[in-house]
Amino acid sequence: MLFGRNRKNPIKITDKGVVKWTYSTCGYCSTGCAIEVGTDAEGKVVASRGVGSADVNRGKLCVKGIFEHELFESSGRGDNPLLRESRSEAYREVDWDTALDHMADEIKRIQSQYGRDAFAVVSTGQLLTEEFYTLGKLVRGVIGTNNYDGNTTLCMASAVSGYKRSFGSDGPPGSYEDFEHTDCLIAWGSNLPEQHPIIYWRLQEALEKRKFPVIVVDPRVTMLAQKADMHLAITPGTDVVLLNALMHVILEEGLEDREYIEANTVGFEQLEKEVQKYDPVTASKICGIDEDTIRNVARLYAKADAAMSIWTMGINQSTHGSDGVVGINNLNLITGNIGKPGGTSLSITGQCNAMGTREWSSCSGLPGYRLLENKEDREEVAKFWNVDPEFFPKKRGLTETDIFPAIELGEIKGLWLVATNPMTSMPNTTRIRKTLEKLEFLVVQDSYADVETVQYAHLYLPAATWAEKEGVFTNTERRVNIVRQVTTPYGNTKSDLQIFNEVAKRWEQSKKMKFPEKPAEVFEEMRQLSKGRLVDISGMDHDLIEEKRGIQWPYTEEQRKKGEEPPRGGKRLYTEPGTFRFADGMAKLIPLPFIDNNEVPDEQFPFWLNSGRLVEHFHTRTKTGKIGNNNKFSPIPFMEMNPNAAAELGIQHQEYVRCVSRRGDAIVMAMLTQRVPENMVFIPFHFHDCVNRLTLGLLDPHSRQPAYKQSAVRVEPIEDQEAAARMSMERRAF
Ligand SMILES: Nc1nc2c(c(=O)[nH]1)N[C@H]1C(S)=C(S)[C@@H](COP(=O)(O)OP(=O)(O)OC[C@H]3O[C@@H](n4cnc5c(=O)[nH]c(N)nc54)[C@H](O)[C@@H]3O)O[C@H]1N2
Ligand SMILES: Nc1nc2c(c(=O)[nH]1)N[C@H]1C(S)=C(S)[C@@H](COP(=O)(O)OP(=O)(O)OC[C@H]3O[C@@H](n4cnc5c(=O)[nH]c(N)nc54)[C@H](O)[C@@H]3O)O[C@H]1N2
Ligand code: SF4
Ligand SMILES: [Mo]
Repeated sequence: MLFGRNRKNPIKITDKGVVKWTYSTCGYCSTGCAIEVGTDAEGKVVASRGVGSADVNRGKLCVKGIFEHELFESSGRGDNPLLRESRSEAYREVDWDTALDHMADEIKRIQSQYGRDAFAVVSTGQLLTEEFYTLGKLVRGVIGTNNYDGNTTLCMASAVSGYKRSFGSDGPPGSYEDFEHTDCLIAWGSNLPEQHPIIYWRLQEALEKRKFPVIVVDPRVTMLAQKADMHLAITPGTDVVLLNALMHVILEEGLEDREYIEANTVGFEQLEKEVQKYDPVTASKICGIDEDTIRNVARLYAKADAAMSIWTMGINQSTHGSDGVVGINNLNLITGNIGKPGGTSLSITGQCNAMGTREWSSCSGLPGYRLLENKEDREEVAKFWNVDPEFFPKKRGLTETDIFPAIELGEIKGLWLVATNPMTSMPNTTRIRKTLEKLEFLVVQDSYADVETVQYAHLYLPAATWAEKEGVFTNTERRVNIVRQVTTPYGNTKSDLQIFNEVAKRWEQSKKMKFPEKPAEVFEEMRQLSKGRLVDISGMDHDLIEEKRGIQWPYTEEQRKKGEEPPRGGKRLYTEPGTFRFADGMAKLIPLPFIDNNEVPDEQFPFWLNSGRLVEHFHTRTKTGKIGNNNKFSPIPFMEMNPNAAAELGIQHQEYVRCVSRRGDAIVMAMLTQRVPENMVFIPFHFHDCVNRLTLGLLDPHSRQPAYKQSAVRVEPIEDQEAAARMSMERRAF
């Protein structure tokens, strides 16, 4: 008996009957894991697995990637286009021609009645690059509105702006391989183990081979902070002060790299003058990090042979987001840590193709990091597309966060949302709802019909998603990787590329232009336009990308012709002195005075409200909310709260509470944990009608990105727990 009970039975994994594995790239986060999707004998998609020969993930996947194949058939997928004349009517199913004719008529009506820019387009970081490029061509070259942006303004805008201010161009200069060479790493507002699990695994792998200090700057005890050598629990929104103080110590102690500064930068004197004001004692009073720690970290970083900084939303989503990025770049420039193995300033990007949209969507300019403000750029693209260069605006229009206020003001009358869900993801969603209700025409193009914005739309276009389509994504380390089509588009959906092409046909202008139908043909256009640019992909094509399991840009036609193999990893930018993207080749050192302009806790609203993500969910849960193996970990809205603070308010673990800000309220379950300090609560933003009812979202002046991570709230106990539970459940999207 005993023997029987103790015997270890090997775990048996059910044979899913896979007969074919198709190569693809994960469609959730920007890590860019190569994934193989398995189909059975009937062609049904049944499994996912990591690709062992891919440098990024080396066979691994996280809890999202491993179940990604389940999303194709998940509930709530849209099937047919839905149309209604007004919001008071019920939707009726229509065929694609009726839907797209109506859409084109409405766009034309609004533009002729109120002007071209009265129709706006807001897209995403989750389409394929070929789709971004085509949407850009359609919006800039055919429809001709300048109010065109993406949800990347909620996400990467500060990084883009900071890179441009420091280096003269966007483009993260480092690689995951830098972990293998660095002697000191600071992670700023980035929680890799949950948000980029496989990048974290690459970091762990490097640490197992060779120990180096890992320093985490985050007001919350994140999973990464728990694993770090030092955790700097910074006062929210004050990273710039800490950065200035680190530079103060470095310059005071003569630890800077003079040779590098002279060969590569301008503006040192102004920077030096500004950072003189941030001695560690003064700084510690603002940023909450004690004097000794500031000195120790400054010395560690500056004395390391190679030091690197990574950052994510803790820096970008702040009223000092762009300055935070410039501050990190300043720190790396004065210590000579750009463009060398293990010495870099690496923005960890967010969505699977946040980079693709930056490079090719024309949201903030023209394809291939070209600028609307630059005459040659306008002319070059106009000639390539066969449009009149005068048709292009001469400067960038409104960002997403300025488009919504312009709707409120009545300047914008029509909106096309492509793969983004602002009713859950924008700050202050009550205001967003009222804003959407003001539109004369709203069209939502999404893979799911049950997405919140559809309730406020006139037209819904059902889109195919991820590996129902084919094309490329660019990941955090500038690696272009391919999504191969694994299965046919769900129901009567069309790929976003098909939709854009069909819309284009409804304008005369498109007749003299090319709108290729095949993704590989679209890639060919991008390839040609990339020649000689920073983002040179002219040596790549779809097949080579798959063969190499992703290729980092730049990889040029000349390199390919010479037989030069694309590197497996470790490709960097700015490796040669004086090769920054300003006319003089020099990077800029920019002084950063700190102005404290956030909503901060006070007597009425005594807690900082922090928000962010969980490993098992992606964004507004349109996908992971429907996949049992992801949703089961956190199916309901909750709030992390410190037990001492809860005790003071008489709140028990797992009791429902009301969280109130100046904007609104949300009902959440209190989870008591030491992860947050006594004066802070943390609410994941994955749930509808939850944290973004509370957030203020003040904008960064350079990037227009909202400060999602700094608002003030109070917490109220609720007597009727059953009613609260019901309300909380009702407010769940699904
Ligand atoms: N599982 C999962 N992974 C994802 C996503 C997802 O939804 N789910 N989304 C993807 C996307 S689009 C993005 S942008 C990334 C985001 O990835 P991350 O930025 O790593 O994730 P967040 O949880 O938003 O925020 C990171 C940290 O910022 C900290 N923070 C708050 N205020 C401050 C501050 O003032 N200073 C500093 N230094 N830190 C602060 C928070 O406490 C939080 O721990 O994740 C990507 N990966
Ligand atoms: N409070 C708070 N709010 C935040 C953040 C935070 O940290 N805190 N983070 C911000 C950040 S960094 C980001 S990136 C945003 C994300 O915010 P959103 O972009 O609004 O969130 P998603 O849920 O990713 O929305 C993408 C939509 O695209 C749909 N979709 C997926 N694939 C396809 C496709 O192939 N085609 C089409 N047409 N549709 C598709 C999905 O169903 C989904 O509805 O949220 C921001 N909001
Ligand atoms: S780490 Fe990101 S890219 Fe990799 S499997 Fe997970 S969600 Fe997908
Ligand atoms: Mo993001």
